[in-house]
Amino acid sequence: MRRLAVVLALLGSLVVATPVSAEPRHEVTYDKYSLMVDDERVMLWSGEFHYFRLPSPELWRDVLEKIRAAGFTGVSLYFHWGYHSPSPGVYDFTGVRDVDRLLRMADDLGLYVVARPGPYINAETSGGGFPAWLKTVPGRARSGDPGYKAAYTEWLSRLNPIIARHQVSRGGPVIAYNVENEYAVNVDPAYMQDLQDQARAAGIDVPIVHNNCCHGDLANWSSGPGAVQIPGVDDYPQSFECGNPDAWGPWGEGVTRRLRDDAPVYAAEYQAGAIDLEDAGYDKCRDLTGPSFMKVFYKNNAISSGATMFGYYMTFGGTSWGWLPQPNDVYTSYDYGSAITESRQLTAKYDEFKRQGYFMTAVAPLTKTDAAAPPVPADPVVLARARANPDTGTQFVLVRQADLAGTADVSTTLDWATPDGRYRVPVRVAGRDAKVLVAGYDLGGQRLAWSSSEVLTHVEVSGRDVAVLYGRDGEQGSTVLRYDSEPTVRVLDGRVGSSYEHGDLRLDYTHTGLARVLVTGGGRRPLLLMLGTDETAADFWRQDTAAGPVLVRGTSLVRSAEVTGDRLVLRADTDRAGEVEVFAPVRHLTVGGRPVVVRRTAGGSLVGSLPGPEPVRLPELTGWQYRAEAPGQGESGWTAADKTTTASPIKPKTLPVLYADEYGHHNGNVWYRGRFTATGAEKTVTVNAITGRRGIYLVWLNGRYLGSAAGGTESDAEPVNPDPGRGDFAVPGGLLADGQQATLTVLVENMGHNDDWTADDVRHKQPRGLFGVVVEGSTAPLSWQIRGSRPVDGERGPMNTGGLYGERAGWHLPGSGGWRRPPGALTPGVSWYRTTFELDLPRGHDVSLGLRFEDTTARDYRVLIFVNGWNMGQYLNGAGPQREFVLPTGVLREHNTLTFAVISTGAARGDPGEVSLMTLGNHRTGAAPGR
Ligand code: IPT
Repeated sequence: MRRLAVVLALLGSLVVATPVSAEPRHEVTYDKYSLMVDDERVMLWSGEFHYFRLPSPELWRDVLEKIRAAGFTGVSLYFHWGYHSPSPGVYDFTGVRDVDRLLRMADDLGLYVVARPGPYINAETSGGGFPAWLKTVPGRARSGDPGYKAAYTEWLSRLNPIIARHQVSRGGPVIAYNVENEYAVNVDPAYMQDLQDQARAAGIDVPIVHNNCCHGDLANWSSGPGAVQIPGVDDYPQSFECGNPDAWGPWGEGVTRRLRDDAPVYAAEYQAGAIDLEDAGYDKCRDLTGPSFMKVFYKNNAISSGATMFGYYMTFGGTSWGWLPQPNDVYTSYDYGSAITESRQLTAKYDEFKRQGYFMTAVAPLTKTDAAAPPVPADPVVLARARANPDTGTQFVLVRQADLAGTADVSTTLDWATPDGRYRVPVRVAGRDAKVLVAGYDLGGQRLAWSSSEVLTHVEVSGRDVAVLYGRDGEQGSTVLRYDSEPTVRVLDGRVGSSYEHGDLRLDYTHTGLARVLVTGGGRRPLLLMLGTDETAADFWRQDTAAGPVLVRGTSLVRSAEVTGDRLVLRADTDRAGEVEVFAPVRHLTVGGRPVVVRRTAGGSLVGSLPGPEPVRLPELTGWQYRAEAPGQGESGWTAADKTTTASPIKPKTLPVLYADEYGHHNGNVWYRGRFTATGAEKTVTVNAITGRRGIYLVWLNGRYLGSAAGGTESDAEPVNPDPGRGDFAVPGGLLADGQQATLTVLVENMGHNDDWTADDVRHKQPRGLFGVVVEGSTAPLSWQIRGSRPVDGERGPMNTGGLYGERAGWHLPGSGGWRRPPGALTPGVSWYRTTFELDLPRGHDVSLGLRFEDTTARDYRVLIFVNGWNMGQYLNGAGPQREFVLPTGVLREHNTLTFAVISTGAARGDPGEVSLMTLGNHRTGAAPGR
């Protein structure tokens, strides 16, 4: 297969797909310009989505529909090994882990998929996607070591067949297969090759890609052993310092490099948000990576690099629910400041994606361009770069400020040799703005000579072209269209000047609101040209139907459109009452199953109005009940912790090895109990525990609370910290008596596992749990037992629960008994609280809810939030920025049980602070997502 591929590559265009089944199938090929499906070029404009961060398959469809509606042609999907595998040999692909269903959905919605199965994915998730049991496997992870190879072979042997049957070549959506992830340091080419060989052996025949992390000399897999067909590049020019949202490209210009001459340029991960490294809150991350950044960096990248494959990371970030977070970089929310918020709301960034995505995918000549000589701006403050399609001659000119961070508002002219002649084109470039202008473009049945406005999109409706151009509110714009003879120009709306000379129809206007011009005659079919602003352009939705693409203006989201006879049937949402206008070959309109009264406009569209949503009423959370979890409560489930060796390169301070993973406990809290014979002379108990950032542990001696300490964190510093997470606890006088048995009880939180970005095991195999215990003043041996999670929850999966007694006993599940009135005070240790509530939400609405914690006191407690048994995150009172938690529909039902496991490190008056439900979004939604 590989040899054949190499031979064909020499022929210029590489055939990689062999049809294998009876399904409708297509051939995926590529050349230096783009991917092609059945010889048709593809603009792979994709957004990253993590199914594992949304434990509600019905909502996968919601998010994928939103991604599709913004003009994306694809999604980039990581697959999370640890999410599917609680222990070696055990894999689950059902329910919220049903990736076959996910791929079917993508296919239904007409989205291509870049499948990214790792085995390592990074992604700020526990272990970078590795199952924690891998920490106990000898052999360096991300290398060809046999232990690791056996482990990942197991994962790929389960996942590859699923991906394979959903390839484009078999009639499915998967158009590319991403091996490894930013595999840049400590690399092993044989391993990289084996991943590809395994994929090929499993029937993966689409192009294999990789995402290179960094500019510079690190491995990028463009040549040599282990090379992939399409090497891509990850770019995060804005960094992750959300505390400074005015930053502008601290990590460079972010232009995706060409890594191979025979493959398209691939922006594998392009920054579309940020992790919140500074605890600034994700709204700041959204500002850092907002529309201005998107305009300048995305357009600059597209035109400078000529990339035709893009993966915007993240488009919807979601929730690191349960024990999914990798604790050193993130907390529960993985909102990421994305275009679609964690609560699935569309933001100003979504609008910008729509403006750019509609353009990138509507103007086909963009899929094949070479760098071209740019027109020269009269004012050097403005910089122009150009590309041209070698077949059509269509030109794409980027205009931005020469100083990328420049803030001047500059008006100048371009001396532009377009395919239709030489023109002086007026342009205006505000600070931190950029435009892609088009010249020499066959826009439907029209000839666009050039425009200083940007193209949003265009469709053909009943034999006429309908096009939308836009520019910043208040900016001047000009558009020149070519005609055989003078056409008739009717300005239907707004102020637009027109003149005709030598075949050029020139329109001049100021962008404001939405102007409409109807052009007829002139030897071409009619054109309805709409000239909008950033805002009014974003009101448009484009949807494909069997009768061709249609445009809709208004609503908060158009999910799908169908033309049946002379009726357009929309599935659309509204977040307020307002107008809806459709540009489609129909006379009637149905939205959300209801006919809408419409009138026809002078421009030929239909206009009607739609109701907004009904108000949402939420119940108060009252009637709390309580259960206490005593330290080390319960006699069953303990096992001896007596190992003396570990596969981890990090060896313990004292023996036995007390690492939780060594005993099969990979998530959440772990109880330990150490017994020894006392002398009465014990002075201090010194404990070392490793938890990951923000983790804690609590210590009791003979049932007496000694205190708590912060657990150790990441271990990639050299030398590795020999004394991590240390706490020294004084033994109270008189507590221990000579010859009597003493019991040390310790609760250690595991906040999640480190990633393995460095591929060196030191970071990834850093243990969790107790690292060393010394009782000063005693020489008696300690005999240890451990009790942790039981991965028995088939529905919610292995990462939902840890080893609290209440979790093992099912207190977090609806319907458990034994609850009583709360005592009115928090005691150190674990307390459980529970209440129930009913939701009576308006029918036919998509309401997104969250849970908000009000406590502002410095009381030191943390809360594991269980909603109907699902662990929806951890609230840290007085630490970390997150106090609102998104609760997805699906996890939320009509009747709900809300349960808190509260871990308090000190005595405090009162229950945990006030908690309430909140509405994060309310849309009347056209129709149930269906299927
Ligand atoms: C790159 C990873 O590939 C991705 O998984 C995720 O971690 C992302 O960035 C950050 O959110 S890591 C790169 C920035 C060095």
